[in-house]
Amino acid sequence: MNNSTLAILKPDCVRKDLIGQVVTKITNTGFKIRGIKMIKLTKDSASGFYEIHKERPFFGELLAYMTSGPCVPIALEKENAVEDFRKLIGATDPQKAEAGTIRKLYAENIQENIVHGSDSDENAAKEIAHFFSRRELLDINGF
Ligand code: FUP
Repeated sequence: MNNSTLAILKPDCVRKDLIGQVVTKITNTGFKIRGIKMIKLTKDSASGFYEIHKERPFFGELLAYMTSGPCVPIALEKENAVEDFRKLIGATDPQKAEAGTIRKLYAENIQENIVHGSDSDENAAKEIAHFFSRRELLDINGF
């Protein structure tokens, strides 16, 4: 499957009232929303999600930031979703991100970088399942 990816509009995106602008950029690029919700991550949930980074020096700060306020996970569908979404958001460090990308436009720094995007089809499936049950993933025809 190469048509799904998970986005998270991170707490800085929500705090800066950028949900609408970022969602508009996403849908204008041809992504369809299959699931969307606003939640506040618990420490357990955030640490499960970022398990892969648990030995990294920034892990504690990353958890503190990701649990600092509500965020908006979005399950997205598009052909070539993972790669196209990562192109749309730009490099992890906004200073290195290309002009016109979401992180270049809106992000402060490498940690408060507005948005998450899955980095592989395998991780996309796992990450979507982290936030959405099958019943919560819809298309325009309903369940
Ligand atoms: P990305 O796939 O672009 O989200 O980036 P990574 O998976 O490498 O990193 C995940 C998150 O860890 C980033 F979004 C922010 C945080 N991070 C830091 O805070 N400092 C770093 O040096 C690298 C990543």
